[in-house]
Amino acid sequence: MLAQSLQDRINLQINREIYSEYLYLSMAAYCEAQGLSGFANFFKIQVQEEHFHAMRFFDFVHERGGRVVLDAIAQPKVDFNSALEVFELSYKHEQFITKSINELMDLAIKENDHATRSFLNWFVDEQVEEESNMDTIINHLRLIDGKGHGMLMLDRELAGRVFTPPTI
Ligand code: OFO
Repeated sequence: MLAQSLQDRINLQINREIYSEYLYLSMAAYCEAQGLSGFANFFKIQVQEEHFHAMRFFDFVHERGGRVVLDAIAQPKVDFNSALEVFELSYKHEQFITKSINELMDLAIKENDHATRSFLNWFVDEQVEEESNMDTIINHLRLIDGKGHGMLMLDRELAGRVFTPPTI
């Protein structure tokens, strides 16, 4: 059985993961509107990843005999100045999510809940990849510096991203 404090905190995390899903969908919409369908594909795949994260928490709460309580999802930002800004904000957002997962881990340690700690280890590792993905693309975008040819090449590369459900 989950402690009430952990259940409440995981419910908050579910909200944050679904917000991430919504934010990246908004970024995908912006990229589509800019004619960058490969960039949009990158974010549509990210949407699926975030949904997967949210559902892992959702299922975990039930497996532990808890109750999922859903809250409202805030409206994400809809307008951006450039693809670079989109990725800089994504990177910032992933740093926020990493901090959120770490706080959740701190609470699981405080509650001496070994099952939750073990479950959260996957997310701790996953956040390293989440931050690194965004950071790599930011570096590429800075090198390209908005030049048409480079943008088209990166757009083509990002068009190839596919969603592979992680094996846990
Ligand atoms: Fe769920 O990791 Fe991104 O936000």
